[in-house]
Amino acid sequence: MNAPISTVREGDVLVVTSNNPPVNALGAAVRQGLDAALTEAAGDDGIKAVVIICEGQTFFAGADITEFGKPFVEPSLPVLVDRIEASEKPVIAAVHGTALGGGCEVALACHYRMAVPSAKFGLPEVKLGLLPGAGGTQRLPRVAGVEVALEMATKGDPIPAAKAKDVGLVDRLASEGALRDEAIAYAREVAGARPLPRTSTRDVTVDSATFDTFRKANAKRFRGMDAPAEIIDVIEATAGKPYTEGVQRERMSFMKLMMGAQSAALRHIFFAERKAAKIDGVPDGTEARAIKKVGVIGAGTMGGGISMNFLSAGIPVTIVEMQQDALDRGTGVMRKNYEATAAKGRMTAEQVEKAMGLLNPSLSMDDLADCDLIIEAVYENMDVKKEIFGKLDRIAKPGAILASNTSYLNIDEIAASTGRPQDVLGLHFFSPANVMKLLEVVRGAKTAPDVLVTAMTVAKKIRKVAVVAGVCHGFIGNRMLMPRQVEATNLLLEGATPEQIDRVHVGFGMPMGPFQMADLAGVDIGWHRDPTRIENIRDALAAEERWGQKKGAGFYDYDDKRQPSNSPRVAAIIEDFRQKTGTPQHDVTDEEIVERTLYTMVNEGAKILEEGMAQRASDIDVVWVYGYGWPPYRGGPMFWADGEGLKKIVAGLEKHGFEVSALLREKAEKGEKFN
Ligand code: 3H9
Repeated sequence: MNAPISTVREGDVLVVTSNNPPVNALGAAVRQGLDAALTEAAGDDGIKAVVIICEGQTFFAGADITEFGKPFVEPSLPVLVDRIEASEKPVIAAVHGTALGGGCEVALACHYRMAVPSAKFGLPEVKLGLLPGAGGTQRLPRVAGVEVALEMATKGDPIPAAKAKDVGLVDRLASEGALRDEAIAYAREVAGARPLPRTSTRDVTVDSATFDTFRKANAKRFRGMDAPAEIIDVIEATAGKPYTEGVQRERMSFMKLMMGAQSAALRHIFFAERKAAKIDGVPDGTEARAIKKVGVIGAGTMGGGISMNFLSAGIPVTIVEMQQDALDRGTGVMRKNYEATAAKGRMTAEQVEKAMGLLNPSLSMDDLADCDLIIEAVYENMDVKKEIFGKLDRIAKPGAILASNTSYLNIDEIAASTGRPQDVLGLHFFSPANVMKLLEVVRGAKTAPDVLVTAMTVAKKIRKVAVVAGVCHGFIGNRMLMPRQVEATNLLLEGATPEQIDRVHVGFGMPMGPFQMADLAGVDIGWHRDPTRIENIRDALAAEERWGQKKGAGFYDYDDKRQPSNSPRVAAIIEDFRQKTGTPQHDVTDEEIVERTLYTMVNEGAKILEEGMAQRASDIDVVWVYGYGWPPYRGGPMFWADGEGLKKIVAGLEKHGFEVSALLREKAEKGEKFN
């Protein structure tokens, strides 16, 4: 293998180039190469300045995450960045792509930083449950101030080059496409500058109130997470102290987080997300079909949200409804959503117009004839869907991909209503479809490999995390939700309250509990609409129009500001059902709630794996983290189960009389894990 770092003399400037695809991660060979280049520059009197630049899609995107937890190879990144800064000759970082994590820390250690306008800078370590461990907590506050450092290091979102220049992180912008030449010219310009600007020697101005204000403002966002709290503590404790003292503290905290369970879970999710894009049984080199135009059937909440994904990615959409007023309402909502995003400053008015300009509203399915991908997003009714797919079969051009956004229904049955089942699959978006990251790609028995590859490619284009699921009721996510809902309701009958169950789930790290979720989504969803037919607690609530937040009453009562309180009426309804069903009651403990609502999900996940409905356990974790708010720092249900111990999960399930998945039992007996 070629060495990833090469050097070349351009007159009196040494250009150090990294070529370590795909993202120029700072693995051992890269660090060693950079170290050798510094030695070369120091030892050659003819060299007056050094440029560090990367080939390929990006500047260093961070430390090499695959090295974490493995035996350590010299030089470490913290040592290397200090060596860069200590160079007696000016070092210029020439940045394109994404300078992330360790990559941003390398740039911070250089004496001068130049970037093209499309470049981005960020400290995403927090998303891996870590903190910037190569001087980032020390150099960024010195360069950009404590506020910017807190924001970037605790939230992990990158900032564009222009903003980086405003805050002092970039010294000069380069022209797109001319970075290397302009960086060399810059290096010549500063070759004689002394003293060299060394970030670590700069002072940090601190206002002690900043930290508590920041903690309070972000308390909800950081709930349950170790890394953001540690980052704030480190910056607070070291601001105003000498750099050498600061990095010692940084190192200690980095190691502490690295050994912790949360970082292990978050690193698992990082790789799980990327693994999910790989499809079993698809021949290598299978090419995606070109998707230049998309059709969406149904302009309701789902159809509108789905369309927005494509419009935002610059792909034209024809959206079809049956009636003009429904079509107008749907497109109106889309425009309103875009305008709300613009009002928050996350889009320009121009971008809103550009996206809406790509939308072609229509009342005729015939207008879908030129679409490469058509997604049906009408209500859940098999007969209706079959009729639509039958029509599509006559209208769509050959090779067009026909997708259903169904959340439960059998894709093979839908596909059978066409003469081209190889072109049919499920694309299950999650509401709100323009926001939620997850996309379940449902693989029918006859779905062609290139159709699957196209779905994964398109998903990446519209910035979704896609997971392949097999055809079964509810696919991966909703199928696992079912035992949870059933048990949550059974627990109500046996003596628990909605607030106790919700409290346990929120305490676990979910954004909300099952009953809070029911009230938000609508208690009447999926209800048979017959108020005289009351077979369960949900029917009873729905019959009284306790449909959730939208009605001011559901499993909870709501005031004008939608603040919930416990409902005596709901307590009475539950009591009534207890008596009617003669359900014996007992003291339900929080532990029992975990066993019956979360262990049962793991059990269902194991059955899904057993039946081959998910390709791998980590795919199930991705579904739950990106589609249902499972706390990422717990790594998804299957990863969490591994940590709990599968023997304990089996014992918990057996204690409550559940039928244990054969795969789960086998793994528990052999002492194996899912991941
Ligand atoms: C850090 O820096 C700690 C320091 O502060 C202190 C150290 C002491 N390492 O995402 P993609 C792989 S922590 C190893 O699909 P994109 C990835 O697995 C690090 N591998 O591409 C995938 O492999 P495969 C802080 C990495 O174009 C392939 O590259 N940095 C790393 O959509 C393509 O990835 C981060 O957290 C890595 N650091 O997006 C940045 N990064 O093809 C993490 C990627 O086998 N990375 N790979 O599946 C990213 O956010 C995105 O990859 C990036 C490109 C935006 C760069």
